Amino acid sequence: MSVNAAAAQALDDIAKMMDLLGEESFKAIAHSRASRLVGDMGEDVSTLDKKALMAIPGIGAKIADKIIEFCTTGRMREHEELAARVPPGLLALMNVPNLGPKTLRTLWQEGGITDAASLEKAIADGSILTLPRMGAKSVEKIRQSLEFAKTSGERLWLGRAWALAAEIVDRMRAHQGVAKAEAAGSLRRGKETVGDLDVLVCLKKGANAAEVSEWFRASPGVTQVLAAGESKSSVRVALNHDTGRWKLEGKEGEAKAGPSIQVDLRVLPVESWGSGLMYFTGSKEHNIRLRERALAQGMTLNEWGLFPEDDEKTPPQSRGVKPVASATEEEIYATLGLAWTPPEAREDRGELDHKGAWRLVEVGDIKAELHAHTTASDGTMSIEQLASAAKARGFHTIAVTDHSRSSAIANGLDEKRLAAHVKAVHAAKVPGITILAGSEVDILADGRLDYDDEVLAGLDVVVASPHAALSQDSAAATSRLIKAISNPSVHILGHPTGRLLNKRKGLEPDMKALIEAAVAHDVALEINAHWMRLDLRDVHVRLAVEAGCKIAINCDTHEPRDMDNLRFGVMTGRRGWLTPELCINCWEEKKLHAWLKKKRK
Ligand code: DGT
Ligand code: CA
Ligand code: CA
Ligand code: ZN
Repeated sequence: MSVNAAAAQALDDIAKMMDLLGEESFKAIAHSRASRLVGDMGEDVSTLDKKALMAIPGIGAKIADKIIEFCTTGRMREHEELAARVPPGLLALMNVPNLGPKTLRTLWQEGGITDAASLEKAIADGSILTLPRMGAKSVEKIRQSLEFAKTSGERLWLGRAWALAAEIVDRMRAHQGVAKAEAAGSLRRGKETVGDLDVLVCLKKGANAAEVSEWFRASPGVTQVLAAGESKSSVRVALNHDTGRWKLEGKEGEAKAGPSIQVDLRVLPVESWGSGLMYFTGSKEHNIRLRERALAQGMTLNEWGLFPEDDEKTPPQSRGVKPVASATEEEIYATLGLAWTPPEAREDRGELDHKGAWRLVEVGDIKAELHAHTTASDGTMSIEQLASAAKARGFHTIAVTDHSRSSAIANGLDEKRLAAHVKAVHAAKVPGITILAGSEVDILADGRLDYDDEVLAGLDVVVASPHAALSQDSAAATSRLIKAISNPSVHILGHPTGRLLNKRKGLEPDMKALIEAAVAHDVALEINAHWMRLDLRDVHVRLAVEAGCKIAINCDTHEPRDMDNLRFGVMTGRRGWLTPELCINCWEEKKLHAWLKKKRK
């Protein structure tokens, strides 16, 4: 399905080149919207005709033509025309953090800078300082960003970023001048990887912004201060290389998590808490939509608040204009005629058209873990320890699903060991929780399962997952996974693509076909909550939810701390607009067990 990715890339390039050329911003915005829509599509975009493309909100006739041109010829004429005008090295510089199109345009048109090498040279010989708006401070920032881009191309896993964000937020809340502090940005939206952390702090009345900013810059682990303003700061914080259970798997490229991540701080007065949080949470695209909506209603929205629109050039907050709303997100959304939108849904994927209040799945709704390993295969806990840990989370059910025989490195069970293990699981008792005996059975490369049908039919829960042959082509992957779904004993398709974020792409099945099969066979698709997996991914969850497909959120528990990953699985579900009704882990005990047993008649 890489035609989707290629078409999305071409559209995104067009948007960026338009920005670099200083063309009207609505054109660039439209192309970057279309790029995201195509990149997130569940089906092969080349199977859609012009009518089907134009039926997608956000894709108009002109862009539909460009997509069709790309699918039929492998080219986009407009892309080539723009590429003839914009140096390729300049386009590449758009990926460097803190380098926006305006700055790059100046560097290019006034200073003849066309790529990273000429930019470095202009910095080294000082000639950059003769260009407009290029002071020593801003040049030093550019130099550091370039340096960073060279050593680290990768975004950080949500799970790794989460722990650091929690530490920093705790530290900020401990300062006596701080009324409220929260991590915003892509982290708050639960995006699977984050580019940098964004922390918002609001001050108590009379507190000193400079002092609070200084406290932030003195956080433990800070290796570099990139910006040190009174109310805006940026630092770089060192990270360790803990990549969980995948530490030793280097085959498909070592994970480059570090050595550091940028953290941005913004300090605002407490009256602007709601508007500041909204601005800083983003996404940028969601913010653009909100501002469009505000303008249509005669208001303007920024991080200081929602203000009545007037013709003045100076921003309203500096003129003492009183905002219509600013203190809470709820009142700002309400003033715009909208329900409070969960951060995970703020991606400009139609959320402003959502009718009524949102009720997405929450961590507190989860009452069962249906994919967990013990010492019988590659887990660290006994059956009782696992069940007690699940009980402590308030779960009513835990399923023991150790690996099947083909997963030799994970000490998978052959049929004889499995039979003994099932007995042990059924004999184990922890008061207040039901322990189910199951298996995480391998889906072999051709779609057959790793145990005979009679063996599978004797298990309480069957999670079927792909572990090997993860680079097979899309068509083979689709029929392989559909074959597994069609097995009457299978309840859950575990980590459907087998991807590892920043490490391997995994399978790329036709998601629409997969979801259709799952609905037809009443199989739940798993969101594996480990932050290295988050598989299904958000946009595919959304497709599944729209099709009424059941979803499981499982921690794939191997050791006690894995259960803390639940929040990442839940956030991924929320990014796909998952409700508790469709998530089998949220069901009450009777309903869940009845559904599991239905496949055993
Ligand atoms: P990331 O860091 O790449 O994972 O993604 P974000 O969404 O955290 O992006 P970031 O850190 O550049 O900015 C944080 C938020 O600040 C962003 O989600 C929305 C807001 N923001 C930043 N730049 C702009 C902008 O140019 N326009 C608008 N409307 N909002 C912006
Ligand atoms: Ca960010
Ligand atoms: Ca940022
Ligand atoms: Zn697995």
